[in-house]
Amino acid sequence: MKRTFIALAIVLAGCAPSWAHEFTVGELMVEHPWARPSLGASPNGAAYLIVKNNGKEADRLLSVSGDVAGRVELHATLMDGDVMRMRPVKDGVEIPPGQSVEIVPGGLHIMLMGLAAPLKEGDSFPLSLQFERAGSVDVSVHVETKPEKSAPPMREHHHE
Ligand SMILES: [Cu+2]
Repeated sequence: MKRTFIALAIVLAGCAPSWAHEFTVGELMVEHPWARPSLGASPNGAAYLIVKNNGKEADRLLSVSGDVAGRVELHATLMDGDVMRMRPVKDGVEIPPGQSVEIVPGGLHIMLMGLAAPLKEGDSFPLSLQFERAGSVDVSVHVETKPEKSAPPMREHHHE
């Protein structure tokens, strides 16, 4: 916890105004990690963020970890007829050079399975992202209700 805090302070002091909520590792920039507040007693949640690759070579988000939940997995959302299903992303998510990959509602998400405690608006929690080339970076995830114009409403979905 303390280590994450120090790392965050260094990142903020080094390159970004405090409101920006960005984290850099190597040539990658992780923008605005956030998660929705828990609905009732739901044991699961999802986190979202954008990864921008300012480098000249592709990188890959291999995995995400954290104490916020019993299990943290990268998931993809797929439509199976009318039913939204999700499945773990096995080989990680490629971040092409010069491009951004959006992990946003309705598509890729960071699944938080078995939350240690419900996520409350205004809270934040640490997650550690592991990249193939850039290495790992700790980010702080804000819990907030974010109006997403393009996102479909959250629906019940099923694990395979
Ligand atoms: Cu999921």
